[in-house]
Amino acid sequence: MAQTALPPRSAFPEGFQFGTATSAYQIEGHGFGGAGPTHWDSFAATPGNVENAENGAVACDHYHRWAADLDLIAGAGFDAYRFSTSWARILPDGWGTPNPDGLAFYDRLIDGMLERGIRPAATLYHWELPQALADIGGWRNRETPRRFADFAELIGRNYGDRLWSTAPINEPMCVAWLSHFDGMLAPGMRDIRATARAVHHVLLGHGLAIAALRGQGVGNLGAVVNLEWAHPASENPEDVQAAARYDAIYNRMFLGPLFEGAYPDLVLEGLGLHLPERWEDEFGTIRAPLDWLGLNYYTCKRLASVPGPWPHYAERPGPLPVTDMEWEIYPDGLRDFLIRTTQEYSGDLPLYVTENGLAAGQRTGDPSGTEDPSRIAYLASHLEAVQAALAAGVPLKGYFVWSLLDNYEWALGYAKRFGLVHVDFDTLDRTPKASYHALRQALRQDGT
Ligand code: IFM
Repeated sequence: MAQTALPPRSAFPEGFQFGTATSAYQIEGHGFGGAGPTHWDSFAATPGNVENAENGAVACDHYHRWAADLDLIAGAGFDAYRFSTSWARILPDGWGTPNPDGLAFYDRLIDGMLERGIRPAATLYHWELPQALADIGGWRNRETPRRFADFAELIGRNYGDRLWSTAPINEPMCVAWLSHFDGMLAPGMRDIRATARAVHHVLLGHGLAIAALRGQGVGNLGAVVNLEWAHPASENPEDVQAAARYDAIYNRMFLGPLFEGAYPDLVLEGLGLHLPERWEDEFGTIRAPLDWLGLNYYTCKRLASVPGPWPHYAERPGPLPVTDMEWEIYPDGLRDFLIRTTQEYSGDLPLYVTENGLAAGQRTGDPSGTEDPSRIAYLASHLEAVQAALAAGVPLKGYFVWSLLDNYEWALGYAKRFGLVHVDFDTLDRTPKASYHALRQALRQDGT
């Protein structure tokens, strides 16, 4: 594949933020530093849930190698680093007495970013629920959003004055739907009632956490949703309706409550019966004003109508080239989501692309794993989509690459490589890939 150049920083508006993103359980090494057990540990320990039954106990050992990892971020010329705080590392039981080593780890990490001129962009929850909360029903139990707000308050008190931006929950869709309806992520449930409760409680947890953070004087607060463009598998009206239903569930189920104080009708037709009591009264909390909105974008889906229970759709393969995740590469979806979200939900609110990237490397035959022309081409095409959205007037303020390092891709274990930096999972050595060097060349203005 021919090497594609990435657009230089000067091709974006003044002050546009470039960053890279990771999450705690995917890189830190959850077995280190006195972190408490999480539902991802139990999910991974259950046969059949995760490829090779791999877990995050060691991951990339970022817990010990954080300083070298921050050097890599600074070396590439990134402005910001989107990381997440592990709830169970800080509160091993989910509530109660904090783990001093956990608190100290994020002190070191945040100070390390500031020392290197990197803006700390925190996410409070990126999926590893403390086991003690999973034991009382996790996000199905409305106690969990209350405990989450307490955790948010603790984060605000300890780190709030040093954080550049903060978002409570990464990808509510994955936390609620893929985990309770599709069973793909911990806790691996397939239950419509559990799903409805998790959806609503995740939203409530978001709103309560925003209030708790504001109460601690923390500013620049946002929400991060993940979106997939939904194409009908054919022009058949039933497939068109299947795509609309997928769009409502996947893309609008959280944006609707956050910006309009309502679930889409196509969501209520399935989940309405199962929502917790008095759900309509809680949009005041859920709609807490935000300072920015983050969109995570990777791919599109093709939906066909199928018989059987709601939501009556199934995914079909599409014609576009796919990544190692079998996800079609569809940069137009990023442009169109940025425009649509601005027009239909967020108006003038600053937007960020908080995740974008691809899994590549399983198929190249490059033994070092560092030649990744498909990643450079993917980033180039999606940065072009970003530029098109900017030209259309979208108030887009930044773009974060997923991910800094090859890491734990949840139920797919360590086989899917999303990193700009290759990780050898035997030695844990890091080697920047060609995409890292291409980004460095595009971002650094000092000619080095
Ligand atoms: O690795 C995940 C991340 O945890 C959440 N967003 C999507 C990424 C790639 O699947």
